[in-house]
Amino acid sequence: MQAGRLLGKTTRAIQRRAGLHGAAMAVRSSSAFADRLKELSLAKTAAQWKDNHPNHGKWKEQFATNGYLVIEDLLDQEELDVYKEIYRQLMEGEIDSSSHRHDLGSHVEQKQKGAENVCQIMWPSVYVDQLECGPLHQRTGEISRTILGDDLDFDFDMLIAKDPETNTPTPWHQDESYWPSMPDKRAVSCWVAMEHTTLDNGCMWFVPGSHLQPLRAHKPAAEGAHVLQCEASEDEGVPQPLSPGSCTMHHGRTLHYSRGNSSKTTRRGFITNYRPAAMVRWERELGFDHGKKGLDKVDHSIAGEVYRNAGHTEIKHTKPSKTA
Ligand SMILES: O=C(O)CCC(=O)C(=O)O
Ligand SMILES: [Fe+2]
Repeated sequence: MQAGRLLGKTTRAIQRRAGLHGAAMAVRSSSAFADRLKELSLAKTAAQWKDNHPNHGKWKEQFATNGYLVIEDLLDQEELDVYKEIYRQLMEGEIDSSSHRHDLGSHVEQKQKGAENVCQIMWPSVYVDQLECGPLHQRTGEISRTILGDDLDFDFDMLIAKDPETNTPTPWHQDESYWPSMPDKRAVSCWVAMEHTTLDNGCMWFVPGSHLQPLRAHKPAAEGAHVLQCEASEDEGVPQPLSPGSCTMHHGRTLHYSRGNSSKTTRRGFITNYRPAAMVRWERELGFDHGKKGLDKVDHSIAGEVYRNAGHTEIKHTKPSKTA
């Protein structure tokens, strides 16, 4: 039995019985996942999962050398099905995340009617009870501490999805350019593939060793746009296709990019970010929380310096096409 299907049905049955709709439904629908996520984590702790992973002894060195790392089989099929169902409910608006949803590809004309060019939903863990306790967050946290130090802590999560034939690349960038400049630069993002990622649907590309180089100059990809870009090209980079349930981990300074999705299927990444606990506190004291309170509350004057230099920046909410 497919765990995701089962959850979807259970969730809808709960909603029907309770007669829930709108915002109430959004909150209620997420609680059906909580027990399942806890069950999965109890069945195999993150430490057990790591100890059983054939390559864990090499992670730290590979990450230190290349600035990124590939982890096969972060999730097995049963676990992945739960995240795919959560992802689906968020994308289709069954869980309403509109105050955290926008088009990261809004700097170019809309390619497909009713779909964002690049859909970004910040903070899925705000919407899904116990998401942080599930295997995806627990294991990516474990890997982060293995490669960058025991003091690493969860900072934020997000979804970045490219619908079929939306053909919009994510520009070359280093994540650090989006954030206030922190005294401790250790940071890692984990990009978990919900389905096969390929050159044609927009797999991630990385520039090996770029985390050891200075931060390049970034600017908004168009006037007033939130998405940032710097000078770099595929000639410098390496594509990293992934199988479903596998992930890449990249350093906050590693140059990366993805091509647009020119295929007929979706390309969905579930992303978690970790940095030293002291730096998470430092950000929050500054008032920076990666849009947790809603994207219209983001104060770009305390984000990356590039926004201050660029002046006006706007994040416009988007909604799933069904409800738009
Ligand atoms: O999914 C993408 O295309 C970009 C992801 C990204 O930039 C990131 O995870 O830091
Ligand atoms: Fe990025």
